[in-house]
Amino acid sequence: MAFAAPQKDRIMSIQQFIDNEVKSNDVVLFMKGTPQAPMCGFSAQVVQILDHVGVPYKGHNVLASDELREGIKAFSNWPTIPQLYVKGEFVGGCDIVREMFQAGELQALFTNNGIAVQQPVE
Ligand SMILES: N[C@@H](CCC(=O)N[C@@H](CS)C(=O)NCC(=O)O)C(=O)O
Repeated sequence: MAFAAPQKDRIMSIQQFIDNEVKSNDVVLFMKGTPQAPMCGFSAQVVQILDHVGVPYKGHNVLASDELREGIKAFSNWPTIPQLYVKGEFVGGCDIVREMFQAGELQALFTNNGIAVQQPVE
């Protein structure tokens, strides 16, 4: 019991950090590695799609923090990385992002939220 309170406080703080990040940045990608150097094929695919669409985004490397790696899974109630957030809303992981991109829905999600893309759907 002696350690229960500090651990709870730490969990709260990472949840608050994530909440603040996704609310204060239009597009956030929780990934393995960085946008410049992805460390996993799934994260690399999402980076490739976002770069192709041409939308600015903030990347968070979960490999740099186990607390963030587990915290984002709890925050989204989603078991894997990568995870994409747009305007504070969880969009999905690699499969969902890829399918939305192929259907033109990802680009529409950005433009409908007032986020400029360099590569709109024709
Ligand atoms: N089907 C998933 C693929 C992503 C995936 O399976 N990620 C795994 C391996 S990189 C993962 O995050 N496992 C939990 C972990 O590494 O903490 C998606 O659409 O995003």
